[in-house]
This record gives sequence, C-alpha cells and structure tokens, in this order.
Amino acid sequence: MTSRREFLATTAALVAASCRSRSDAPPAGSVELGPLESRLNIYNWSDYISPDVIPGFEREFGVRVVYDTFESSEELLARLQAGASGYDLVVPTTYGASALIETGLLAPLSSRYLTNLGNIAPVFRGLPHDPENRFTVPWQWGMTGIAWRTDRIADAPQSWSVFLDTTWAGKMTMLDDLRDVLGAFLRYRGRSANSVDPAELAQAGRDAAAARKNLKAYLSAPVKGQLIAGDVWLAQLWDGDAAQAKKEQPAIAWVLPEEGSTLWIDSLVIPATAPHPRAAHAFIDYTLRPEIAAKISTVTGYGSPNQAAMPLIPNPVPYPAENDLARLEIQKDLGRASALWDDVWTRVKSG
Ligand code: N2P
Repeated sequence: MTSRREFLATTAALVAASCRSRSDAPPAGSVELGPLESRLNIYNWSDYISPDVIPGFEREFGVRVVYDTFESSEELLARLQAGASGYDLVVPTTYGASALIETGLLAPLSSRYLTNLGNIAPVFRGLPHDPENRFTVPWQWGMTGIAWRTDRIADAPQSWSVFLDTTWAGKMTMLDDLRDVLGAFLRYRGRSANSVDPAELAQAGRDAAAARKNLKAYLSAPVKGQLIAGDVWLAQLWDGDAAQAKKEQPAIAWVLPEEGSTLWIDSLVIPATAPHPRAAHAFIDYTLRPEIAAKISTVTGYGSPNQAAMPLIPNPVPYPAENDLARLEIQKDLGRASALWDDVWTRVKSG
C-alpha cells in the first residue's frame, strides 16, 4: 500500500517545485566559459534520442560529437567514479544525479549559455535532487512498469507478483537494474522503493531470488527485440522503451502495477572533468529548443519535461494523473545504505 506519507512526499516535492519556480529565480551559476570547442563527448542511455539530433547539432555548430551509450545507472556511475571519463555530458537518473552532486563530480551549469531554460515545465524544476537547478537540466521522465504481449497473455498483469507466479516461467524478464528489481518487490510488500531497512531489503532479496527462477534473464532496454520477436511475453520495463517496442509490434502494452512503482527524471549534467564544457552547454541549449525536444520525445516515447515542446509531440505522455502519482515514488540516493542494496542484489544475481 502506498502510505499517505509517501503520497504527500511525492506531491509535495512537485508542488513545492512549481511554486518556487514561479518566482523565476535565476539559476545559480553564470560563469564565463572559453570559446566553443570543436568536440563533444556524450554518454547517454541507449535508445534515448532521435537519431537526427546529433547530425543536426554537428552541422549547425561545427562540433564533432562522439556519442556512447550505457544500459544502467551502475554502468554510468562506475565510469564517472573511476575518474576523468573524457565525457562532457552524461544523463544520470534522479538518485544518480544526487550521488554525483554530493561527491563533487559535476560542474555547475552556467545559465548565460542556456537561453532556452525557460521551456522546462515548472513542475520539473527545483526537484529534491537539485533544489536550485545548479547542476541538472531534465532530459526525459518516465516510469517503471510491466510490458506484455496482449496476443499471448489475455489478462493484463496487475501486480508485481506476476514474476513470482510460474505460469509464464521462462517467458519473463526483469530489468538488469537493482533499484528497479528490489524496488518492485519492496512495493509488492507495501514498502518504499527507497527503503534502507535491512529486514525489508532482506525480504525483497528473497522475493527477487524466488522470481529469478521464473525469469529468462535480467535485461533492460535490449529486451525490446525479444518482446517484438515473441521470445519474451512479459517484461519489467520503462514506459518509453515499451512504447518504442509497440511501434514495431502493436500487440505490446504497458501497465503500472497496482502496488505502485517509481517515477524518474533523467537529466543532462556536465562532469567536473569535462574537456569541452562550452560545447556541452551549446548542446543542452540546442536540445531545449521546442522542436528538438519534441523530436526526442516523439522517438523515445518518454515524457518531455519541455512544456514548449508538448504541443509539437504527436502523442505526448501526459503528466501522471493524481491516482497514479499516489502510487509513484522518486528514487532517492541511498547514501551509505547503497552497500546494503548492492549486497542483497549480488546475492540475488549469483543465485
Ligand atoms: C532509455 C532508458 C530509460 C532510462 N532506454 C531509465 N532511467
């Protein structure tokens, strides 16, 4: 069950954010940077951009872009925590951004180069992971739920317990993501997906281990091909990736389980060691243009935090309705308890 406290915490954060931004306080930093560099190195989640955006930016700005992708928050955080990565722009999710800010791994943004920042909807500003919008510009937002093949499974899955049921054993996958997998089983037991309680986590670990026996694999974005091919019938998946798969296989649907789940906002950030910070700002500002932001969300199937882009998107993801919000939590950085989560997850995976 979602407690009233959690509901209030999520909605209060969103409401506080929209109130704060109405004062239109200028973003904190406005340092002057050097001239535009001729290179830009981007590290983003896979399938998270419209393919014409990079060539469009390269042509207009005369900057050559190297674009690499990753599949999980852990992959991104490990890369950045290992030292100078050479990346100028990366896209952490909410809790990843908090962790990077707290460990001093990000450069503050300079608002003088971000002329299109005003296009970001008030509800996506001043969020708990970056209350003064000093380090992050929201890229896409989404939710974790269940994608399934309506032509193979008649009834929509309602609950995270579907992964504990043997009916579809061997035809199911969960995300290769500890926050999503353990988070789902915490929600299933009526707990917070941000729990740091050892007993609650141990239970989530036992549930995840039981579910693992029914899974074909842990697969994140790459599961789309298997859903389309019919090798997987039911997958824990993010809403936009499910929407992308549905474009190729209309029998794919996506649902938010009744016990609730997580809502996340992934942001563009600049690592403190970025070799090309001016080009990074130019790219952020380019993607904040309504027509570019609209192209991105049209292709990714994710929600756009860019309110000026919304009318240009054919089927924009509407902001979650109040009864959905009541079931959604924003993933928080777990601080020291991350080690506990890692431990539980390692045991689940090594089964
Ligand atoms: C897009 C990945 C979604 C990001 N393929 C999950 N935070």
